[in-house]
Amino acid sequence: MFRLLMEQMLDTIEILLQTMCTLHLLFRKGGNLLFQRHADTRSNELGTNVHGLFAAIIVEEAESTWFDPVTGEPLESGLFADIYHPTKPTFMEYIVFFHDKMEIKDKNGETPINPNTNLPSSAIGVSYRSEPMQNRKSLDYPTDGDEHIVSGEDIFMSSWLYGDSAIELLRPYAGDSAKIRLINAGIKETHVFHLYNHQWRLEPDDPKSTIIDFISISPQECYTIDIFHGAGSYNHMIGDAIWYCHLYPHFHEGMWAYGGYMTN
Ligand SMILES: [Cu+2]
Repeated sequence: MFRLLMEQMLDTIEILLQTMCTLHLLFRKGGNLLFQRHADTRSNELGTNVHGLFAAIIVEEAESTWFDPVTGEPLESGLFADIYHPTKPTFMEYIVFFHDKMEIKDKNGETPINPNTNLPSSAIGVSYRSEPMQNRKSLDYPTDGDEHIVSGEDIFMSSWLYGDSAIELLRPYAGDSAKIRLINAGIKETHVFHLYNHQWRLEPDDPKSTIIDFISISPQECYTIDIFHGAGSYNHMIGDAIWYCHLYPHFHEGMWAYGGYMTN
């Protein structure tokens, strides 16, 4: 039984397509529903998908309510929410959209060439943002002949040196229940989501389901990642745990961020 009439639903989708935001609605059974503009399904720059215009309806359990994790105020839409239910555990929710690869140009209007592959460089987005590694590698930092000083991933992924990833960060406290709604909004490429130091079941509601710590997600697929033992996992790790697309060219082209875990 839906809490929304179909006319209201269509109005809501129209508004979402205009604003490209996300929204939490209330249905009898939970789920993640992706929708997008499919005017031109070509997967290159001539198509419509790579330029965006997609969103999702995240369907929560009946009687759920949701609030802004920072202000505590009631919330209508957004990537982050605290989800409350009268009889079930509260959890933090984080929505992640994966994009397809986008062409990029340098300041001269030319397509830059990746020096490692000799192929055209590109960028891949996560929720309309991207953090390509070339933005974090200093071009004039003295290497003293040791390239690793500026190219090692332990350096150029450092928030201390280069700031946080442009992709919005999950910021729970250690032990907080957390679910990631993972959505591949692209139409061309499969991605591999991997979150360090955490595990979850492939089927969140099946206690016999396989335990995993990464998942391949094809175009148009959606998954719920219900993290075991909450943020920080069983050992209540504090600090930063990286997550990214495990296809390394994608990782390099911007698909990564941190889940930041703090003490209570
Ligand atoms: Cu990928």
